[in-house]
Parts: sequence; structure tokens; C-alpha cells
Amino acid sequence: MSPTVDLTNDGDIAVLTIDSPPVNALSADVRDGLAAGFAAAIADPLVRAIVLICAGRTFIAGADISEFGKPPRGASLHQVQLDMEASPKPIVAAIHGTALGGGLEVALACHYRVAVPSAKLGLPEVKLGLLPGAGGTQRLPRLVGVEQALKMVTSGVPIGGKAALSFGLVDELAPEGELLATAKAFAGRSGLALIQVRDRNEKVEAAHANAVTLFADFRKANARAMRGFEAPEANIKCIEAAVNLPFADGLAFEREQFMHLMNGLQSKAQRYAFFAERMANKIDGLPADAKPLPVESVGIIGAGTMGGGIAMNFLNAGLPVTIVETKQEALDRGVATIRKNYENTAAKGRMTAADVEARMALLTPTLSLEDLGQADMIIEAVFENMDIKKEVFGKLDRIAKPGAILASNTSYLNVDEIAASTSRPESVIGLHFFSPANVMRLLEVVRGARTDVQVLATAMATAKRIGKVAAVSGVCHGFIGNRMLSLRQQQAQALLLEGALPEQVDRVLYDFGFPMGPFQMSDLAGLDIGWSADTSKGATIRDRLCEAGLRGQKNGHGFYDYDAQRNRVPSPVAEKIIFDFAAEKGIQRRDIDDTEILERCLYPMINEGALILAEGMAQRASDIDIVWIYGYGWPVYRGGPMFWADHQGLAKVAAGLTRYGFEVAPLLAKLAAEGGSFTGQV
Ligand code: T1G
Ligand code: NAD
Repeated sequence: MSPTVDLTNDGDIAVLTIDSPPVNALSADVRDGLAAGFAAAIADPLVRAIVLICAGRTFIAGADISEFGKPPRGASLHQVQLDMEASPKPIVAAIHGTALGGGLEVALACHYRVAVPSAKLGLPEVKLGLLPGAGGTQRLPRLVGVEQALKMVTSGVPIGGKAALSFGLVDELAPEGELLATAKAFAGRSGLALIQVRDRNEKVEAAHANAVTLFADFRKANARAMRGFEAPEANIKCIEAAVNLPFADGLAFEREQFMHLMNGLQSKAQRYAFFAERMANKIDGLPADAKPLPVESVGIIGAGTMGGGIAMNFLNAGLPVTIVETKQEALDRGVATIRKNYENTAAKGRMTAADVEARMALLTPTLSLEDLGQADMIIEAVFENMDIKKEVFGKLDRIAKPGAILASNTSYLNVDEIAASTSRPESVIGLHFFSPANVMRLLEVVRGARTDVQVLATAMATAKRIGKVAAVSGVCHGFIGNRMLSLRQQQAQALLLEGALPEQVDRVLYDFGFPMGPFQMSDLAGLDIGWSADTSKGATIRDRLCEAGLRGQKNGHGFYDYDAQRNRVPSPVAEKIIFDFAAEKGIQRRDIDDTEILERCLYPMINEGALILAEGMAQRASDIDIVWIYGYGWPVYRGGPMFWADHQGLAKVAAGLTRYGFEVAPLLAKLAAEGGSFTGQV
């Protein structure tokens, strides 16, 4: 039929099989194959019904995102769907793996859908800054109802086969491994009505009466999660259209909204982030034979803030973990925190009590480092002190089995220096998790000068296995994220002295899309992290605040004062300390506008990003963007600092840096001068 679509007949049932690895995306070839396949099967007098199925690991995982923004070619998906709906023979979709986006929309144009229980069905377009542009917003609510459709298109989270059956999204579940047979049997039933989803109006009509309240309540309940994004509201409007307009008008409205988003910068940024996330997992120049080593058991050293969270990632993946502490009390506290976290999740219904016990059963607490002798991977998360880390790695070198991976969760320290405290630096790597480590998806994989490529490949594979988005960093102070963050923090502090207020700086970055500004973040983390009264010199605002007893949220007083419900108001005490400190420094405070605040917080970190790139501390600019999106709350709809800088115009960024007294990084100056970009996206 076509290189990607095959048509076979089994008796009077035609089977159209899409085979277009890796995820059977709806590329031009696949659309052409479907158009030709359906036409042939419909025209074949021997054919009574048609089954659509996919080869490989998944049903259609959506439109081919890599075709977006390019001149259209091949059959139109819209026309393929119209031909399917108009078919005089029932068409049954047979779904396994993921039926996502355009893939689910093709299934919704079929008369019936059969799936295996393990299948995932969803419309994740909102995660690409889009909406389902092939009728999904009009057909889905007609099957699953308005509220469920709203949830699915605004969260982009797929549902499983069983849930899909219960919502009426699929008509039958097939036993795993018997999908084709079940779908053929279903298609072969006599008297199957040619029901088009577009004509099943009961559920949208039922919502008509209280539509205004329903949509208002939904918008209100999800305002916080949707803040700053354009796509969720457009998705809601389309579901509203499904309730208020005839199908064809709703479809036209959906098309218009889709094109508006498709041509917008937010979707461009989110599509960029989609591929950047997948690219980050690829290591340039990695020999093809650098296959990941097996990791079937893990050791964690230190059960503090990070050790516990790190352990949970591996327990969640079903891997046995041995966790080591120095004292029983610290060990008990660490294990209790892990159990508490799981019990909280179970209390929210997101796991069962049996799941909690199953994970805790995989955890072995110990006070003996020797118990890590058989671990495949060992991750150290002890105090951020080089001597302590070297001592630990020295001992590990004698205990760990040959070939074991020795990793450090250090935030800043030199991984090569840590590695040099062993006789096997090639087995040492940095695995920098972010707090809370069981939640934050980013993992900075720090490649040491002597780290073996197989150790690196294993780290990347392990990251994917525990659901992390990994990006490779070279060895430098603060790696990629913290190194750039320190520039932003420095500027934020300087702005306070020169005339800005904590709440002003925080508002500017919050409005930009960060979950919170630097001063609210400092209060949350604790103003005294790494501070001690004995060594404090009163040299910074933070020193002065700590010397005055302010600690942040934990004692209710920091840059803000907090009530029992953690509501915050600007702190007059902090403000006075800032003003006095500025006066002491002879700084004449002035009014500073929001633009200057934003540029001085973001431009220097972008400049540092250019240095990181030029030094080869990051493989590519998109890795830097992934670090900031998954580790530091950079709004994904702005693509990350390097993507954002490209769209601001590097000449403007370079000029701003000069204006604010910064030396422009050579790479940035060069790209600005030649009209280039970091990401190649402009
Ligand atoms: N288009 C093009 N390439 C895709 C793709 C897609 N839709 N989905 C995946 N890939 C590539 C990916 O880049 C990677 O390539 C390889 O496949 C494996 O992916 C009209 C407008 C399906 C759950 O948003 O969520 O339909 O890196 O590493 O972890 O309304 O991929 O190997 O070169 O992610 O097993 C809507 C996107 C599109 C789903 C599999 N669909 N994909 O996850 O593998 S918009 C989506 C995923 C749309 C219509 C609209 C995941 C996956 P490479 P992977 P995975
Ligand atoms: P923490 O103080 O909460 O925990 C450290 C734990 O290590 C303590 O429980 C301590 O008893 C234990 N420990 C110390 N020496 C030990 C030894 N020799 N053997 C076994 N256990 C020992 O610190 P944390 O915040 O979890 O930080 C741990 C590491 O992770 C540090 O390197 C830190 O820089 C890094 N890190 C921290 C964060 C964060 O946000 N807290 C984020 C990323 C990385």
C-alpha cells in the first residue's frame, strides 16, 4: 500500500496496519497510506469491515511534530477523517501503547475503538502549547462527557484502557496480546451500526443547561496551574464550542484556535522543549558500543534531605536500595521521612497501602558502609564538605565491587577532585539531583575528566529509568544550573541595594512565569543554609538578616513575615536592614523599573550560559534550557533562557549587558554581531 501502511484482508475483514517507527506518528507518508488504504478497503466488494491497527510498540502517538512549521505535504488528516466517517463499512480502531493527539483523533473518527488495558489514550497537545487540531475537542466530549474532556485536554494527561472503557472512549477491552483478533471479531459482528462520533450529541447537550457554571468553576479551579499558558484557555474555549455550537461550527472554531496557537511563540517554545528534552539524553561522540551497564541494586550514603528523596526514585522503579547513615537516629529519621512521603501519597489515593509496603520492603537501612559491597551504583549524599566526601569515596574505593558506579550528589564541589580520592576515577560521576529529589525531574549528570563513557551511558539510561530528564554538565563550579543561578542571585541582591524591594523583584520574576522570585525562594530554603553566626562577617544582606535572627519561613521572618498559614507580607525589619546596609555602603537608592529588574536578573545568567557553552561545560544550548525548565522553574512556554535570549535578539541582550556594566561573553558577542542564535530556532 505505502512504505508505512499495509492493507491485508482476513476473510471479509480488511486490516490496515501502520508501521512507521519509532511511534507511528502521522507523517505525510502515513496520511497518504491511510487515505489510499481506506479508499481501497472501502472500494473492495469482498470487504465488510475494516480494522486499523499499528505495528511496533504503540498506536499512533500523534501528528508528526517534526513536520510542524514546514510546508504542508501529503493527504490532509481532515480529509482522511471525513473519508473514514463516510465509510459505508464499520471501521474499528485497535489500540495498544499510546493513542495520543492526532492518533486518538483518528481513532475518534472510527466508528468503534477496541483497546488493551495497558493502552494510554490522551490529547497531550496542550503540552506542546497547542490543542487537538483534528476534531479532538469536538469529538472527545461527545464520548466522555464535558468534564472529563476538559480534564484531558487541559492537563494533557492520558487515561488507561480501563478508564477509557468506563468513560465510553473505547467500546471493548481486548486481552493483552489478543488485540487484533478481538478487533477483527468486533468488526465482524453483524449489524454493527455506522455511528459517527460527531452525531453522538447526548453528552454535550446534557451539559448545555449548566454550561456557564461548569466552565467558570473549571477555569477558577485550574487558574493556578494554567497561569501564563495560552493553550489551556484555548482548549477550554473549544470544549465550550462543542457544547454551544453545531459540530461543523465547533470544528471550524477549533481550527481557527489551533492555527492561532500554532503560529504563536509559546507553542514554538514548547515544541522546542519537547525535542530538547529528548536531545538532552543524547551524548555527542558516544561510541556506539558504550552500552549501559546493568543497575539492579543501588546504595545511597546519607539519609538527609537529599538521600531519602534520591532513594525513593529507585524504590519507585522497583530497585532494591541500601541506605547508609552514621548514626541510628539519623537513619531512623531518614527512613521515617521516606515512609511518611509514601503514606502522604497513599492518603491522596495516588498509591495503595500495599504499594507503600512494597517500596519500603525494597529499602535496607544500615550503619555499615560495607553493606554496599554488592551495589551496582552508589550515590553519595553526605554533607557538602570536600574532606568528608573524599573520606567517603576513599572508603568506597575499598568496599565497592569492581565496575560499580560511584556517584556524588554534590551541588558545587569538584567531581574530579572527589574522583582523585579513589583508584578508579573512571567509575566516578556526578549525579546532581534537585530538591525534593523524588519530585524534581531534572538530573544534572556531571561528566568528570576521567569518567568512562560506559559509566556516562549508564547514568543517562538510569536517569530515564527513574523518570528523570538528564542533561550532561562538565566539571565547573555549580555545573550548569547553580552556576547560572548565582549570577541571577547576585544581581537580585545588587538591585535590592540600589533601590528595588524584595517584593518588587519577586513580582517581576513571578509575572515572567517563575513559580516564585529569588527572595521568596531564599525564605523557603532557609536564609541560614551554609551560614553560621561564628563565621558571619555581616558582609551581605543575608548575613545581616541572619545576624538579626531572621531565618525565613522556618521561623516566620525573612525577607517577608509569614503567618501560621504561610501567607507572607513584606518585612519592615528586612527592609530597614536593606536600607541601612545600602546607606552604609554609600549607595544612593533610586527608582528601578520592572524592565531593568528583569533584564539584570536574566541577561547575566544567559551571558554565563554562553561561557558554559564556549567552555564545553554543556553539549548544546538546548541542554541549558532543559536544566532551567526542569530544575529551576523556568516557564516552559518561554523555551528556556537560551531560547528566550534568541527571541529577544542577541544584539539586544548584548547591548543590555554592556549597559549594565557586564563583559559580554565572546560567544554571545560573536553571535550578536553576525545575527546568529544559540539554539538555531530563529
Ligand atoms: N512526532 C514526531 N516525533 C515523535 C513524536 C511525534 N508526535 N512522538 C515521539 N517522537 C519521537 C521522539 O522525538 C523520539 O525521537 C522518538 O520518537 C521516541 O520518543 C493534530 C497537532 C509517544 C509517549 O504530544 O509523548 O497530534 O529522540 O523518546 O519515552 O491534534 O514520545 O529517538 O530521535 O519520547 O517511549 C501529539 C508526543 C502531537 C505525543 C513515547 N502527540 N510523544 O515516549 O519515547 S500534536 C504528542 C510522546 C498532535 C493533532 C496535534 C512520547 C511517547 P528520537 P520518546 P518514549
Ligand atoms: P543533609 O544535611 O540534609 O544530609 C546529609 C546526611 O549525610 C546527614 O543525615 C548526615 O548524617 C549524613 N552523613 C554525613 N556524613 C556521612 C557519612 N560519612 N556516611 C553516611 N552518612 C553521612 O544534606 P542534604 O541537603 O541532603 O545534602 C546532601 C548533599 O546533596 C550535599 O552535597 C548537598 O550539596 C547536595 N544537594 C543538596 C540539595 C538541597 O537542596 N538540599 C540539592 C542538591 C544537592
